[in-house]
Amino acid sequence: MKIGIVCYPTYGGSGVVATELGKALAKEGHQIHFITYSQPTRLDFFSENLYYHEVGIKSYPLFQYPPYELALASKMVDVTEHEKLDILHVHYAIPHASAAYMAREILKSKGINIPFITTLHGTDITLVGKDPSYEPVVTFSINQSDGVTAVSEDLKKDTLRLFDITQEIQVIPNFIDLSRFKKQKKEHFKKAICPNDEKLIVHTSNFRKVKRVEDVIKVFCEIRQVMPVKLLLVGDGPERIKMEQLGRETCECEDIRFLGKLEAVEEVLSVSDLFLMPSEKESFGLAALEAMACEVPVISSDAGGLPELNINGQSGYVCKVADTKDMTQKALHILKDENLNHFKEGALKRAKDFEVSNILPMYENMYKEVMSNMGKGILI
Ligand code: GMT
Repeated sequence: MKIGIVCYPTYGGSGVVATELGKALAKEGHQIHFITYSQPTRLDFFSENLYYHEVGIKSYPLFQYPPYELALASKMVDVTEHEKLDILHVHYAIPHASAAYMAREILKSKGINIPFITTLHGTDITLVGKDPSYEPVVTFSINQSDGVTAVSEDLKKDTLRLFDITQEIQVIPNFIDLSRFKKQKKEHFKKAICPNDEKLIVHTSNFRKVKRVEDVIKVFCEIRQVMPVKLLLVGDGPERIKMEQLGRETCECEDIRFLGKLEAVEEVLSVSDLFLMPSEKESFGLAALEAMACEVPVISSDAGGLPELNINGQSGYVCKVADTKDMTQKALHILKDENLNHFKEGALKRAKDFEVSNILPMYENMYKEVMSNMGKGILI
């Protein structure tokens, strides 16, 4: 199949899932055309089946807000016509689903029929999408999609609760490539960070308010009262400066390190003993899955789809949002030498359920179904 993938090309979870999906589909022999405003961060190698088309935005003094959605729709029309795409798959509803709707209708007027699938990732529904400034367009473009997927049962439930949805939503969870995300031998790195055999706690995120990074710091400082630990914070975002300040105020700042955005996050995960994800909203929790694949147990909140991923007592523990006392108790339990290996094994076992080879066929089947509903033949 020739598939056009539209996503945010940045470090966010939806862009990572879209890019990894495109890479995995290309390995299966599909031709993948990424249509984005800059090179997706995870699109870091050459393959004969991978193409990248940049959306250029013409600026004009009249435009206080450059019309990105129009430029994107025009690019989708152009790439579909010239590359003879079979299907478009857009990730994150805003503004990708409405741009895809526009592109599909323009192409129809030219005698080209192409279906589009919308994958809902989380904040496009739970935070931004439900805002009255976007809601009518989000509802319309979800209902106009030829196929809709959500990354967890919880996100599907929220979508049906918050919007007037007439379209079927299929749950297809996030996935992981276990050949990349696996525990690597990095003892020298562990020794450098934890010279006195301290346990290593890690958090990775985009440092937005919904991630509740302040709870990561609170829990870490509580654990540190009881046992020697270090904390690594990976990623960057609007809350980072505030969190650096909080770290200094709350406990020894030399035990907390902010690493910024990292390409090879699996190297840090490989030496970590515990991953903290206390989010207020989290439709799936891809970062936690990446940690689990590297044999790192997870303490998460019970927000969104996290209880569907993190199995209480097996891959870690699930606590109520903001219950930092419970998170601390559970963390101390996991970090005991006699318990740690049990949870590390449990984390890996759970991650294996989301191996890319289990999830990829779900998307491929959906493409086939949507195309045959439109009367299009299947080409591979
Ligand atoms: O806030 C983020 O983590 C980024 C955000 C995105 O849309 O780029 O991630 C969402 O999509 C990921 C991939 O499907 C999910 O694993 C994350 O849980 C989800 N984030 C939230 O719901 C807050």
